[in-house]
Amino acid sequence: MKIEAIALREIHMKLKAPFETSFGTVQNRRILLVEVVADGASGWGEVTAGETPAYNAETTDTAWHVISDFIAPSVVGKSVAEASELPPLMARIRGHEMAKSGVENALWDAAAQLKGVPLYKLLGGTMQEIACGVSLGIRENPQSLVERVEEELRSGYQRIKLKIKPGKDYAFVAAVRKEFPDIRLSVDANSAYSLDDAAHLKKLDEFGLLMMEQPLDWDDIHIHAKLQAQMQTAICLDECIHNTRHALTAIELESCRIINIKLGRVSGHTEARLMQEMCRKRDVPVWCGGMLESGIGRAHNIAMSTLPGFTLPGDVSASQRYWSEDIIEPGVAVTAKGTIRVSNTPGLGYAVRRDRIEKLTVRRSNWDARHAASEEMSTVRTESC
Ligand code: OSB
Ligand code: MG
Repeated sequence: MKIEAIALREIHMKLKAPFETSFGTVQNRRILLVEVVADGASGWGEVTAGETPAYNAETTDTAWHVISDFIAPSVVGKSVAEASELPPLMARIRGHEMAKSGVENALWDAAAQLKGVPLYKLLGGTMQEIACGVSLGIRENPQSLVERVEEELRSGYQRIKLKIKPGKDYAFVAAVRKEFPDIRLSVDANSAYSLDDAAHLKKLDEFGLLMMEQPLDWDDIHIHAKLQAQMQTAICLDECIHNTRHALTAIELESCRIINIKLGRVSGHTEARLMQEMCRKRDVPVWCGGMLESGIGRAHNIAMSTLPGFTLPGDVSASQRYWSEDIIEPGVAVTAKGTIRVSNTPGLGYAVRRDRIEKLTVRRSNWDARHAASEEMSTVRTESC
């Protein structure tokens, strides 16, 4: 496959409701979409960076910079046999996993189309239907949270995850657990606590949670081992894990018993696939996390979730929970039993609504190997606002 062109664009999409985590509230998403043209096929990827560097170090703007100034110039015009050969071409760029993921995943989509197979099959996915959970933002009071949980359960979701932070934790989880004693329930702190809070966090053991996600420092695997040793509840790492080596470190140190895999955070399908395989060999369950994605990122999450290591419900939920109008067609739909049936059409499995994307676009940049201007300049870059 020759990478003939890359188109990068920023689109603005407004979430139906503000989403609050321990690190902030977001409603107006600034999403980067990457379109990679390879051998005439056009594949799409999404950069899942946030608007601020509050979840991890990347932002919409750092990803724009890194793709524009480093990734696109080094990959446009290159040829690879498989999409999994793209990461070595980006290996000299340290970090910036979400920027890399947007480009790599777009190439996977193009590769699947060129082969005439659904992306999930190209990745080695084995499930035709995946289990879905929801992630609920922090609420004003426990009662309004209980009402939200009730709604999501009525829609069929198989697991409820509650965002927590100091002062908005014990009473909220207690209220939900009292109302729904048997549901699969978990919490996500997004690094809001320190080891000094261990006694407080241990109180949550009484609620029989499926897991507690990333309670401590975003970049400290070791410190989670100290907490896990004191807690019954399984710790799940999210922010700390950027590659398979990190996941192995966490498993060997017993820092967690479950791992959340997010395509952006781990730099794309190639690394995600390796990570789930390593975890599976060690009997560590993994699940697919979400980053409030548009339909394009969501379709990639669905494809990844069909791999055999993904044994727990993911934060992969219906388009209509997030957007009044998604950029794929049909929107992602969840069945009454809380599953998504995987599409068997080639590529992403959903049609990309270019017309809607066009209307939402606020800036774009293109690199094209076919119109190379000179020998030194292997690509031509055009930019417009
Ligand atoms: O920690 O999983 C997280 C959203 C933004 C940043 C981090 C996280 C989340 C979510 C939402 O939990 C998951 C989703 O519904 O996409
Ligand atoms: Mg998380």
